[in-house]
Amino acid sequence: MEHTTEHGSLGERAARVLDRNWTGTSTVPSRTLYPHQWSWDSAFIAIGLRHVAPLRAQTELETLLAAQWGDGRVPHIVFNPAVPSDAYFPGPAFWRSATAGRGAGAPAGVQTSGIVQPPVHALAAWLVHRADPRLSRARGFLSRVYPALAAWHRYLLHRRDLGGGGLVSVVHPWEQGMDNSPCWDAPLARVSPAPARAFRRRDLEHGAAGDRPTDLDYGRYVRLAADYRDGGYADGPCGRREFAVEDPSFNALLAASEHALAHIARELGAAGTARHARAERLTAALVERLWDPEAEMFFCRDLRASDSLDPRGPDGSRALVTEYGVSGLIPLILPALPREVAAALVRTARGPRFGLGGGVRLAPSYDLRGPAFDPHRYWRGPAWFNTNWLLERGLRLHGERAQAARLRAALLDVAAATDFAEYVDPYTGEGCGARGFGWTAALTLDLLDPAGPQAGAPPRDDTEHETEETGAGAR
Ligand code: 2M8
Repeated sequence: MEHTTEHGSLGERAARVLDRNWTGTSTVPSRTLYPHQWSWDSAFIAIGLRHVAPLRAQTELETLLAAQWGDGRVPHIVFNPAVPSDAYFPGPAFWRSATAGRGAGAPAGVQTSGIVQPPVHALAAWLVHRADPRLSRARGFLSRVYPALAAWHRYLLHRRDLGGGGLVSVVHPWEQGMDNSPCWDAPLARVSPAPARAFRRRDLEHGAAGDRPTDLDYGRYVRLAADYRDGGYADGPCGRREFAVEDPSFNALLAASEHALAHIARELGAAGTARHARAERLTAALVERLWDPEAEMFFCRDLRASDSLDPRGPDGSRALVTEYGVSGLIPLILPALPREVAAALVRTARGPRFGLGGGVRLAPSYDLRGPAFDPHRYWRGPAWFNTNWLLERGLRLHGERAQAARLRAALLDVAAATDFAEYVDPYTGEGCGARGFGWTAALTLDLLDPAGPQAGAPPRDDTEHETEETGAGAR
């Protein structure tokens, strides 16, 4: 499809979205629905910004990391004090980071949430560095962000391994980023919702109620977040938590970011070997704990369901939530994934549940055949650009070039046709949610990058490219 219109080329249009969403120190996902800085949005946004404004890409990550807590966590939202405090719920008055989070080392000078989001940041920092190494070295970008990124990973690996099996747990669906996924239905069902009168949703003022989470689910999100806050955001043992889930995508992104941290360490003159080894251990733990060879899929592990107090019993295998969310395909980004696992995942991605072999424009967020599938409701079926961008990388990494090229072309077409929608109907590509959405525009720029391997032509030197970007050489 021809992407140039009277509004300019697709790249120019995408860059304009990022200009409009830029606040001076970071980029909002959406001026209406999400008027603050979100953690994993910023990582994806930096990955796109590096092609048009490398300094802004560096600043984006530095601003986020400046709000890091003393215990190492990187908060999922950094609130902009210039935005009215009730513009988004739950806002700063709900999280009360500076007081409730004091024990965990929340910064005094900036208000944040107290939960986290997927650790895409080290991967983003490495890609941002590589886009303009001269600027990066002149500003000491990597030496500034490296200690913060290392502390962030340390927090996750040491404080959030609630299951004791070497994987990180999320304690709230918002932490994993695919908020309303049917994968959370069972683990959320045991959470008693906060009463509807206790809070006022702001998301329904900008998004269609039929697309957004239900009031009941929202009440549960609020309850979980309020309980965490009231416990001082302390990360105690799993037994005290109502919600603790090991998620494939979150852990795969951590492993990919560990590979990136290894490259950063090497660039700074240190050895990266231990970090590559840790990334490989994470990959092995993912396969051991979350891979189901019969289903050919990674599933979430609900730690509370393996609790003997749970009516579903103590059998650990039953703790796997056998819902096919797109999260279970994301480990495809990992270079050290066993070959047979990668091949099986590609089959699942191309099969009837995700339709990449034919039938959909983009991979849905949830099983096309699943009982809870809804092409428009938040993370219960629609296609998102960040997950599809990750799949495109994963397919390319594992040699599925033609499939990756088709997905790339579809992503560009759909982004162009929907004015960079937040998410789309996977079958028709119809745009939903916010328009002018940050990561949609940013990842469009990344896919368009004429110097990158996505441009259609074979990569300059694939082995070296993959080794540098993702650590594929470690296999
Ligand atoms: C959505 O999440 C927020 C809560 O963090 C919300 O629903 O209000 C998700 O799509 C999440 O992945 C994303 O980071 C955030 C901002 O784009 O919006």
